[in-house]
Amino acid sequence: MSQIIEVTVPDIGDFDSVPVIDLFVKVGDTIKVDDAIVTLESDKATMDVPSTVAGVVKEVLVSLGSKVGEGALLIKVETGGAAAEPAAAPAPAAQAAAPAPAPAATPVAATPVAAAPAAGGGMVEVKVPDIGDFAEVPVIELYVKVGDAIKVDDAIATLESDKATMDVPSTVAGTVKEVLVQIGSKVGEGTVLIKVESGASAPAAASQAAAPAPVAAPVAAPAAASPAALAPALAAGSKVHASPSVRAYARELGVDLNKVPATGPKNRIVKEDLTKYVKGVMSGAVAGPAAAGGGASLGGGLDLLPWPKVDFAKFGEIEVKPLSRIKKISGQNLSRNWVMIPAVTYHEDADITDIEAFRVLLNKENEKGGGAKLTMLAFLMKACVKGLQKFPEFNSSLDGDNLVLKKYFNIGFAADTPNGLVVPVVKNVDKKSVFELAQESGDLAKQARDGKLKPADMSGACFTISSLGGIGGTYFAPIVNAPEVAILGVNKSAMKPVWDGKAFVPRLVLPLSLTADHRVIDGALATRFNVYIAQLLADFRRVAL
Ligand code: CAO
Repeated sequence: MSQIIEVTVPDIGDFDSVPVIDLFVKVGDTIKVDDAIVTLESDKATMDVPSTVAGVVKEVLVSLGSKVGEGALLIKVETGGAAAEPAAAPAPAAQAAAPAPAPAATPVAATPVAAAPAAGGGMVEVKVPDIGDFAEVPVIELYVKVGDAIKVDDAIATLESDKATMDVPSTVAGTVKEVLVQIGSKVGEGTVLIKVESGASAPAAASQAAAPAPVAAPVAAPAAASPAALAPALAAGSKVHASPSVRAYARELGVDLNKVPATGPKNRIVKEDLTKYVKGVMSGAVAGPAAAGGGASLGGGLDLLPWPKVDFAKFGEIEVKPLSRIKKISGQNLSRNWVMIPAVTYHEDADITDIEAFRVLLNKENEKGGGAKLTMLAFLMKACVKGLQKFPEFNSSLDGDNLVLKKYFNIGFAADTPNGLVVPVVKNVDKKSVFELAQESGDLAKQARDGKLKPADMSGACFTISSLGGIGGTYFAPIVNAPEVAILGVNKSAMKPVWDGKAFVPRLVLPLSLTADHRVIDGALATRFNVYIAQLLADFRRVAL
C-alpha cells in the first residue's frame, strides 16, 4: 500500500535560514534512501540532505535559493510497497509534524568556530562547527595535507552522518601546518581539523572571535575499517568549490572537477556544470582526456566511461541492499589503491611441513596449560617482520619524492567480518612472542567481528597480511593497503609432491602471493623478499639469527 511521506531538513546545527544551493530531484523522479535531495550552504558548512525514504517524488517544496532550517519540508514522496525502504531517520509522522521555521533558540553564529589569527598572521585552528545533534561523525573525505596553501571557503573535509553529508570549509587562508584528522576519524563540534599558519593578508571570517570553541581531543587515528583508510583522499578536484554530492557524482563518473567550469555562486560547480562537461566530452565539443587523439587517450587522466546504468528489474526479480558503511569506505580506498599504485603480484611456495608440525606440537603441549592457540598467522607475522628488517624498502611509505622508512614494525591483518573487511593492526610485532601474537591477533579478530575495534586498533600498520588460509584457494592478488607499499596474501596449505633431488617427497606447501608497489619495490627485490619469507617458514630457526 502506498503512502505519502514528507522529507524534512534534519537538525543541521545553529543555522535557521540556510539557502538551498543545489536541488537534485524533481517531481516524478524515483529516489532511493540516501539519495541527495538538496545541498544547503551556510557560511560554516556545505551539506547534502539525503532522502530518508525510497519512492517517487510527488511534490518539491523548495527551489534554488529557498532559505530553510531544521524541520523545513523539502519533498513529498510516494512510497510503494516494494519501493519503500526502511527510513533511517525519524518516522514520517514525526517529520511531517515539524514545519519549516527552525527553533528560535538556536542563534546563528553564536559560537565562534575558530580562533582568529593574530594581527599580521599566526597559527589558527579550523574546527568543526555546530553540525547539529551529531557527536561522532566520521570524516569520509579529506581535501588538504600539510604544506597546502588554502583559501577561505576551501573545503577541508567531508563529514557524513546518517542524516546529512557536509563539507567543512576553511575559515582562514594560509598554509596548512598540521592535519589532525584522517579519513575515518570521528569528529564532533569543536574538533580541530587542521592548524593553519595564516599570512598577514589572510583574513579569517569576520564573525570569528578570539576565543576558541571547546576542543574535543583531536582524533588522529582513522576509524575507517578498510584496508586502506590511512591515506589522504584523492587530490584531484580537492580545491574546487562543490557540494559533497557533486564531488561524489564526479568521482562516480571519473571526472576531475578541476577541469569543470563553474557557474554557481562563489564559483561553485553545480551538478549541471558537471553534466554539461561530461556531455561536452562525450560529444567531442570539450577536449576531455578521451577526446584527444581521436578517442585514444594520450595518458592524462582516466578515460572512464560512466558506470553502466541497467534496469535489472527488467530481467527478473531483484532486491536492493545498501552497502555497509565499511564496504562504502573500503571500496573507495580500494579503488584508489587499485588505480594509483602500479602493483605487481609475485608468487612463491613455502615448505611449511616442519613449522606446521611444530605448531601442532606446541598447541598439544599448550592444551594442558590452557594458553592461546598458536596460529599460522602468528608465525607469518614474525617471518614478515624479519623480512621487513632485512629489506627496509618494504617497511616504507611514499611521500611525494621521499621514501619514509619506518623503524617500528606493526603488522595489519585482513579480517573478514559480517559487515566487510577490516584491518586490525598488531603493534611492535618484533618485540612479541608468537604466543603473544596469536593471542593478540585472535582478540583483535574477535573485536573486529563484533564491530568493537577502536580507531587506534586499525592504524599505524607498516605491512599487511591477508590470510585466506582458513578458507582455501591457491593464489590471489591482494591490493596494496596504501600508504603501505606491499601486502602478503596467503592461501591454504596443501600436501604436494616436492622433488628433493632424488625423489618426490610429500611436503606441506603454503602458497604466498606478495603484491608490491613497483614505484618502490622492483621485481628482483620483491622476489628476494618472497624467497626469504619462504626460507624462514621452511626453517623457522632462521628467525632467531
Ligand atoms: N593453510 C591451511 N590451513 C590454515 C591456514 C593455511 N594457510 N591458515 C589457517 N588455517 C586453518 C587453521 O589452522 C584453522 O584450522 P583448525 O581450526 O583445524 O586449527 C582454520 O584454518 C581456521 O583458521 P582461521 O582462519 O580462523 O584463523 P587464522 O588465524 O588463520 O586467521 C583471520 C584469522 C582473522 C586472518 C581470518 O579469520 C580471516 O578473517 N581471514 C580472511 C581474510 C580475508 O578476507 N582476506 C581477503 C582480503 S582481500 O579481499
